[in-house]
Amino acid sequence: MLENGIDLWGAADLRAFSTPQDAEGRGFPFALAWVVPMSPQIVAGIEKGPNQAYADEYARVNRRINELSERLASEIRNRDYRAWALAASDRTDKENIKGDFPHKTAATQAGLGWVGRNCQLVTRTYGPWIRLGTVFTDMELTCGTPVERSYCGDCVRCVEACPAVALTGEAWVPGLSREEILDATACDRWKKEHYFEYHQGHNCGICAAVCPYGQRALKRQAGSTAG
Ligand code: B12
Ligand code: SF4
Ligand code: SF4
Repeated sequence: MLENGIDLWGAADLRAFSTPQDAEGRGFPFALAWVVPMSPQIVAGIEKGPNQAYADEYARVNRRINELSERLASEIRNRDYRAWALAASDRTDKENIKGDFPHKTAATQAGLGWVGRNCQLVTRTYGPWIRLGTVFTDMELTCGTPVERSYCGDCVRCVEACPAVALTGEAWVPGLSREEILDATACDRWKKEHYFEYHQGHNCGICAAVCPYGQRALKRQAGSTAG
C-alpha cells in the first residue's frame, strides 16, 4: 500500500457478512479496504455541479483503483491464498465470482470511516473526497476496529445542498438501509437529466463537495504547501 502511495487502508473481518462467492461457492472471510483521494482542488470546484475536470478525475481514480486492486489480488494469489478485486464502479458478476458487495461496508468494517448523511464514506483524513477499493481474500489479516456510528453531528450541509432532494438527513448506524439515507432513483435521475455530458450522467458529487470534513483536507493541504 505504502509503495503505491496509499496511506489510508485497513483490513476488514467479514466473517459475519455474505460476501461474493467463487466458482466453488466459497465466500471470503476478509477484505483489504483502502481509499484513493481525489484532487481536493477539483472536488472543491463542484459545489454548484460537476464539470469536465471532475469527470476526468473520476475516471483517473477509477482506473487507479482497478489497476491497484488487480495487482494486490495477484500478489496475494502468488502467496497461495484466494483473492478477488471488486471493481471500483461495477456491480456485475465477474470471472468466476458471483454476487456484489458495497465498498462502504468493507471500509467501515476496516475502521476507515463512517457513512455520512451524504450516504458516502467519510474519513477524518480526506472527508468523503475519495473513491474506494476492496480486495477480498482468505489470507488471515489483522483487522481494524469497525466504525459503528456517525460523526456528522448536527451538520446537514449535504442534505440542504442536494439539488435532487435525494438525501433524507438520517444519521447512519450500521444496518440502516440505503433507502433510509438516499433516494438512489432521484439521485440517478438528476444526474442523467442535468449532467449527462459528464461521464453519461454518472457524476454529481455536490453532497461531497460541501462536506466540512473534505474542506478541512483542502485547508490542510493549502497549509502544508504555503510558504
Ligand atoms: C450503483 C452506484 C451508485 C448509484 C445507485 C443507483 C441505483 N439505482 O442503485 C447512484 C446513482 C445512486 C450513485 C451515486 C453516486 N455514487 Co455511487 N456507486 C454505486 C456502486 C457501483 C454500487 C452501490 C450500491 O448499489 N451498493 C448497494 C447499497 C445497498 O449499498 P451502499 O449504499 O453502497 O452502502 C451501504 C452499505 O455499505 C451499508 N453499510 C456500511 N457499513 C455497514 C456496516 C454494517 C454492519 C451493515 C449491515 C451495513 C453497512 O451502508 C451503506 C449505505 O446504506 C458503488 C460501488 C460499490 N460496489 O460499492 C459506487 C459508490 C458507492 N459511488 C460512489 C460515488 C462517489 C458516487 C457519487 C458521488 C457519484 C459521483 N462520482 O459523482 C454519487 C453519490 C450519491 C450518494 N449521495 O451516495 C463511491 C462512494 C465513495 C465514498 N466516499 O463513499 C462508490 C463506493 C464507488 C467507489 N469505488 O468509490 N452510485
Ligand atoms: S450526488 Fe448529487 S444528486 Fe446525488 S445525492 Fe449527491 S448531491 Fe444529490
Ligand atoms: S456535509 Fe455534514 S452531514 Fe453531510 S456527510 Fe459531511 S459532515 Fe456529514
